[in-house]
Amino acid sequence: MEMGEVGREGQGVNRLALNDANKEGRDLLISYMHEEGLDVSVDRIGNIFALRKGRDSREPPIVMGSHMDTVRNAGVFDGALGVLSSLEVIRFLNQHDIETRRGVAVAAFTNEEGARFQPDMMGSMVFTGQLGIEEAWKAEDDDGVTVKDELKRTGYLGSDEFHAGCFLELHVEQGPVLHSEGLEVGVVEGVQGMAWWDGEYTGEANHAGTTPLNLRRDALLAAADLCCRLRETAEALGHGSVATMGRLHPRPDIRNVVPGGAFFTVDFRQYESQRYEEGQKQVVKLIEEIAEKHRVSLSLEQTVDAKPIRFDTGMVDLVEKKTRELGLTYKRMHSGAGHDAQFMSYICPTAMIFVPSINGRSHCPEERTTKADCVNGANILLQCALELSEKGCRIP
Ligand code: HGY
Ligand code: MN
Ligand code: MN
Repeated sequence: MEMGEVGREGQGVNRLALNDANKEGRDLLISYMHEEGLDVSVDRIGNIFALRKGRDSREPPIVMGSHMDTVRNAGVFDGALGVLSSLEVIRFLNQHDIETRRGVAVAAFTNEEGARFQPDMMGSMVFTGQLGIEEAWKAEDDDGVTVKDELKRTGYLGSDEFHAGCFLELHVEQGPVLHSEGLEVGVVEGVQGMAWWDGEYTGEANHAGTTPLNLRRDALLAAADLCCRLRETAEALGHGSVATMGRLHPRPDIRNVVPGGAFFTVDFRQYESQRYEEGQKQVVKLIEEIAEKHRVSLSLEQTVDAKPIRFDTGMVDLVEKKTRELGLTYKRMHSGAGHDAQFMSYICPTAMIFVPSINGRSHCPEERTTKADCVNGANILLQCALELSEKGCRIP
């Protein structure tokens, strides 16, 4: 709740990646980490790692965490819950003088949301070698400010290296499944694929009173058509496919001018690999067909292609076992949102734990999870970390 006040703007929170409030939140996080006597390091993309050493320093640590950036007008749980509950696990170990064999660490990844700089999950992509550091540094926000400039300005352009043995991320579900089914925990088996595009239709700006309908090349009309047809495409693809136009900016944005330009974004998601690839092809075909139909030109750039992933079965089974031992109700499920864990799964055994989002609300100020559910999630993290730190990250 203290972290949730950092970046507060009215009802919501604004800690967009690498803005002043995000810096303030990171500084506060690091002060908590120092209070626990942890070794804090920052890498080249600004990811923060805090290590509590184990008896055996040859083995890479058990890493838990998530992200500290938010979307605009956000709630307080998305990301922060995973980071702060991981720190709570370490506090518990400290308070009870529990020595672990392997080290235990907290990670806070940079720019998970992608609400300011694309791609999202930038910190974990760079950390896992899925995105080059130079490319990440060059990413610009809407005002042309780069990630590297903001890392420097906020004091988070580090140079440390860090290694992870395995990764666990506690997160709010951000969807309605657990709340509506009255379950306490989601044992997450995988994450659906997510593709993002930035597009621009260019037609011809002209007078709204004098230009007959049949002579118009209305870029906004094309984008609006696309918005409706995307929904039909997702419905036709089925199997849980979703497609969203989240941004749409007409140019010149004047009431009596036929819009000559329209910038738009498309977000497409699907859990099964083949359907994900097929869906991407259909979305691109649709965007192109609509340009032709409305006689507008198109520029299109894909900014994200995060493939569907399945988590390590040993790790998922461990989360399930600990959930059951704690007497909590649960279901195995996959994630509809993207998470840093999906990239961590490329380099080490990884799993996620979901706790319910009340009414399934997230990415909005109404995002809520009960304290009891947060405690349940942290207890599962603790139990998993204790077992992993003794037995190792490769669970047969
Ligand atoms: O899923 C999302 O849109 C977010 O970037 N994690
Ligand atoms: Mn998140
Ligand atoms: Mn989010």
